[in-house]
Amino acid sequence: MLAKYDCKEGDLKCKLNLGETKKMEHKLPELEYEYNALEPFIDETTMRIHYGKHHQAYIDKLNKALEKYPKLKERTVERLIFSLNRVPKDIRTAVRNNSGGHLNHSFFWKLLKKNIRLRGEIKQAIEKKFGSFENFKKQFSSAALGLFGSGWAWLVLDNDKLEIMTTSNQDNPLTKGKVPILAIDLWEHAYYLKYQNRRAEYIEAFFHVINWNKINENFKSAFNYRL
Ligand code: MN3
Repeated sequence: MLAKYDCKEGDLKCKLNLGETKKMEHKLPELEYEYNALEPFIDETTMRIHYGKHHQAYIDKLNKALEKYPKLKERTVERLIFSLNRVPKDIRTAVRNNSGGHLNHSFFWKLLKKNIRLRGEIKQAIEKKFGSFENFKKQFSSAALGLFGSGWAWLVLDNDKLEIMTTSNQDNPLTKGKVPILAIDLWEHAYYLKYQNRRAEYIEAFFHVINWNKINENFKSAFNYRL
């Protein structure tokens, strides 16, 4: 969630905000499961490298870019990418890519868990919007398969309506005013070790590790998300 205000140093409200918007280095969030928890669909080696190396690299590069502008360290990654035009030009591309990389991966890890059944409000909403779960899966998979190059496919809430979309590189739907609910990482680093060029197989496998409980939570809280 976005901070509701811009923090000033020493501001009591900010101190109460658990340090999220205080001047600090961005850090790798804890992975809430074992590296092998998603086997055989997403393999342990991919998880180790993807989380420990790729995600960490986005964070390192983001921190490095912000070194020159310590004031920007007060901002959450959401705020950085949402107000990119207020980031100095010389670091704007680095901030766009690496804030996005950090935000997208932090979001992605929490979406993954095996053996979680689709149910609740999100089930009803998907069936209402797409006719059936199978139809949603077909459309989502086809969008993911069709994305050229590196990027992400998303299920988002756009003005209270569900929508499937893709973004290139590390762009996030928030920059278009849409709230992410579900996402699949389509960079080759997310699947190449196990699936090589077989993106379709990776997408099929991804459907076995969607934590629908988390997606349902994301769906419900998306209605209250204010940019
Ligand atoms: Mn990735």
